[in-house]
Amino acid sequence: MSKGPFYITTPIYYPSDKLHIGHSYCTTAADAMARYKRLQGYDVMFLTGTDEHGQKIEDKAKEAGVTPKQFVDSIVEGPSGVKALWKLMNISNDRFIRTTDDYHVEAIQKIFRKMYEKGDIYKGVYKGKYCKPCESFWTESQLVDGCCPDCGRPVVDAEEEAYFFRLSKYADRVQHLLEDTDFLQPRSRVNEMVNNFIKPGLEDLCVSRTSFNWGIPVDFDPGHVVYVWVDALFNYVTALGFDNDRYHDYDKFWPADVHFVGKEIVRFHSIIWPAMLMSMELPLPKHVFGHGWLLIDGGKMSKSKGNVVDPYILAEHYGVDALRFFLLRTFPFGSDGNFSNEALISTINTDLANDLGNLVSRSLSMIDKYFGGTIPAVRQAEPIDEELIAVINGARAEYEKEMDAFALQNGLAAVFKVLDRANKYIDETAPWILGKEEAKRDRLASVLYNLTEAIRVSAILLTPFMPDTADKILAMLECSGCHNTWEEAQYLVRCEPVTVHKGENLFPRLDVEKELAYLEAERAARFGKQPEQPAAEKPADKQPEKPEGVASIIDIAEFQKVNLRVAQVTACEPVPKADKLLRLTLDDGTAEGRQVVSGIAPWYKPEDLVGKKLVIVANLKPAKLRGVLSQGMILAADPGDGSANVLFVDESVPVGSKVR
Ligand code: ME8
Repeated sequence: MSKGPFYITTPIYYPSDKLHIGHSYCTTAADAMARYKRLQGYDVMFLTGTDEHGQKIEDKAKEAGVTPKQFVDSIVEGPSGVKALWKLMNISNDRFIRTTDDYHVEAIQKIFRKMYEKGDIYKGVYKGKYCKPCESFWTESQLVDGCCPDCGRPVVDAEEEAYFFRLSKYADRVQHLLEDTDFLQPRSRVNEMVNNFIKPGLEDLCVSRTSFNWGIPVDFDPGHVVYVWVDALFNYVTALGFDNDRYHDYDKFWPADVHFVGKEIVRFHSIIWPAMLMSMELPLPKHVFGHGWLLIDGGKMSKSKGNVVDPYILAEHYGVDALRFFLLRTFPFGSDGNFSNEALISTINTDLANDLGNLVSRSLSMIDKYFGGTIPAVRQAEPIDEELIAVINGARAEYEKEMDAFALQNGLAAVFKVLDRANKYIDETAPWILGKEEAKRDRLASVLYNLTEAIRVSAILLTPFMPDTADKILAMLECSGCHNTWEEAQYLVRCEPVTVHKGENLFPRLDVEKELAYLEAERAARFGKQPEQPAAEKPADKQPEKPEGVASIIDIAEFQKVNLRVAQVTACEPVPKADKLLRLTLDDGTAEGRQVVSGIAPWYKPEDLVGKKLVIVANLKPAKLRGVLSQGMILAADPGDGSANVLFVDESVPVGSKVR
């Protein structure tokens, strides 16, 4: 029987054929939530889709010499587009919306008109700043160093006749929603929204454009197209049939239980979206959850940096379940997480090969060995069993509490408590010793049965995270009359023989060095050689360490090739659009001086460096970093945590001094 409706959404993605593992993160998490709710018996609607309008798409289509619709079609439906990626990741969405779908277009026109007729949308002149890549308007005061506060890229001046949405009218109600309810999660995101956006004064939002065409036309004022974020946000209701006849699920599923979104689009979902729903007098979604980003070496992944992680390489090699599991087990969903191949391999080895795979294969092998695959129907309880059974029976409630709070990582931790306890139980009960004595056969059967129960319950709870693996495990524990439902995720006393079918090894242990080499070779084959990093960024690169005193030995002649000099910082400033980089102007004792770009911005402010003396590699081949010339590098120590500690030199040492 259904426990009622549950509606979950992901953001709708910009059509791109450059999708990376970060893009899979939110959808994998939403998929696990959707499967969890289905397992519990809810009637789930899981929506995802693509956000296909806007100037960026129009520009790209022009570059490609095709119409915008041809452009988005080729990407959305293409072999490396969004739909293909969701197929790869085994995403079980119930619906897929494209904002170019007719029913959505028609509904957005009606919605826009309703807000206009209500007086919440009015005509004015837009003057301000616009970030094309983010399709976002900004006021001067919101810019960071003159650039878009979200992506750090330059903005352009924009001035045109436009429609505005009276966002200011809803400021108090939205502030109350954020501060006094659990609408926005995790709670840590509330202050940022209130302090950075609401308290400085919410300005009315520009909601139409006239300078390009690729958008939904405002039907009562041709020449205007609806601002892409208005078009995009309402997908969550149009996909249910709001203001259109394509679907008829609005009454059943709205308001949504949760929108999962990345942290950079929380502003749209927690301020603009509720305000527009208030204007439309529609119920508000119950929750918006702003998850963190997957980072590489603390920074964003991007194709231009050559550091994107390709989900296809990983899924093909390790299996999609291992990849899904890694994403949700390793990083707390609300925070940023640093992706690394080392962490992936270590999670597979520790959690999947050791804790899960080994438990299954040891238990089933012993059932095969001692009972020919069928555990006889004798159940002999001893006090030592109680602790295991208590952990098995406690798992579901703990898992439920965590999953309902969108703490997916902790949900998995509840399952791993069972697996850990079961592994310990094997050591405590030592079935291989019981197996030596005929008189202990009943006890042996009971111990092995208890293990199958620990595995069965864990597999049920793992289903949302690793659907195929969980199915495989449950098939190994064939069990007539048991349905492996949510209700049966409890220790069951079954007084009948239990037959198992030992299958393949679920997760063979990986050789770390071999795997790292393989992944790097694959990455290089698809994306080219790793780009040269700024020299001072090296501490942050987790370069595999060379065994000390072996590969790292050089002779004195080699060392002498390096020209190390003392230089003084005369000026220093951040490099625009590069979070990590500083440009240092140096007096190196030569008439011309030089400039060096260094990846030390996370640890030093420009004013900390001006006037200081430090050591530079003076004969390093010049390189351009983010378009800025760097003539050498500065030396910094890495204590092992990836940070940079610049080697400062005493005041009294003259600039230009040789370091040897
Ligand atoms: O923002 N780690 O679309 P989008 C985690 N169309 N999440 C990441 C990520 C990373 N490294 N990189 C991207 C849009 N994402 C709009 C949404 S909704 C009405 C409109 C996430 O394709 C990002 O945070 O740029 C966002 O939630 C999602 O991918 C889609 O990003």
